[in-house]
Amino acid sequence: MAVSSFDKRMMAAAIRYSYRNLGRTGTNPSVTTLLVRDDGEVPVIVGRGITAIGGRPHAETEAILEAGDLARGATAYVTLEPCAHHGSTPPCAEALVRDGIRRVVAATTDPDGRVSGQGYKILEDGGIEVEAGVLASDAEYAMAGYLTQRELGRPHVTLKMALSNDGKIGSRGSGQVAITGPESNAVSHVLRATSDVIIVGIGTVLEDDPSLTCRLPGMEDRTPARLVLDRNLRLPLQSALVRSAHDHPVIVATTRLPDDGKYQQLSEAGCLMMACEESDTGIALPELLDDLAGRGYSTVLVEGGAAVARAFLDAHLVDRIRLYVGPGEIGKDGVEAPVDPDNMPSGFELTGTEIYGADRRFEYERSR
Ligand code: AOF
Ligand code: ZN
Repeated sequence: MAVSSFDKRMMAAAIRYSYRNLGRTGTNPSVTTLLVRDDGEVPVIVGRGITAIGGRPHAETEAILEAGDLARGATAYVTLEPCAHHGSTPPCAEALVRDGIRRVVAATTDPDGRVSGQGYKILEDGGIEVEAGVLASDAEYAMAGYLTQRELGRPHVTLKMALSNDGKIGSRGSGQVAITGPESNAVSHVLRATSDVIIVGIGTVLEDDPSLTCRLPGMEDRTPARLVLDRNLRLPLQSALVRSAHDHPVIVATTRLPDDGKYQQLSEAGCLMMACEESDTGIALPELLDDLAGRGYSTVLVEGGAAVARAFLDAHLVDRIRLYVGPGEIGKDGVEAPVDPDNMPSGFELTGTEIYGADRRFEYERSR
């Protein structure tokens, strides 16, 4: 049976649903399974599963649990190839066979060496019809953290910046300046909620005293870890970040050693201290990302300021760029943005534009 427009609609719904646990499944991707029965009248979703918070159980078994006996004969829409390995849970591909799923429509193949292709093989050997690659690029977009981690061995990095209409990211010495409106700000908070860790430079912290929390009503608990690049430990103990270190993790990336008095004070205030290597321009970023990968972080959001953005770009460590351009101008006292829509570094392609209130958003992806 060929892939129908209904199959694509169901897959699009599955991918949308997978965003619900993005940033909450550790090193596991947030995957969705929808089980759909068509007994001749109208198709009905009889089971929905999403990778559980923390990464287990997997999506397939959650969906089967919800569907119960109705799983038999259903079509499973899965955003990732069902697993084939005995890990913390038995193979999902075997569960789909055992519970009588008739057909599996999948988006992306799992690059995990224990699965890749083996999941599909178990399904086919078990008599299930398999359609792979349906809306694959949409699922890959959602799962970019997991895929980058598997393919490049480092977290996926998104650079987010708000620019005035004259290409400035702030005004020197005047703290936080409102550049974008409430709609863009809400969308930026969703980005925070779905990331594992936010990175800012110490300059931004000293200038703006940001809290970097997710402040969407009902989603406050989805604040990611907040990391400050702070070679010389200038982070004030009274900063909003340090004061909230017991509520949401604050990581201080530094080249200073534990015998430093400030190191001890920050640690006692609840910050997680991260020993870093030094490069010519500051903290060595490839090693920092390696370390974050080792701690199970798959998605990094770089929020500022200009020097940090430039350092990530120069090191070719940015995968996705989101620029929000507000309608106002800052003028000659403004801090020049390292990139703007008319001046993008090579190797990035525009993948989408959106309008949020009076602002425009541009999104770019590193060409593969
Ligand atoms: C699925 N469904 O919902 C997810 C999958 O440590 P484990 O045993 O949980 O295995 C982790 C691997 O499982 C991960 O690398 C990826 O290959 C797969 N994730 N597979 O069938 C799911 N999240
Ligand atoms: Zn599985």
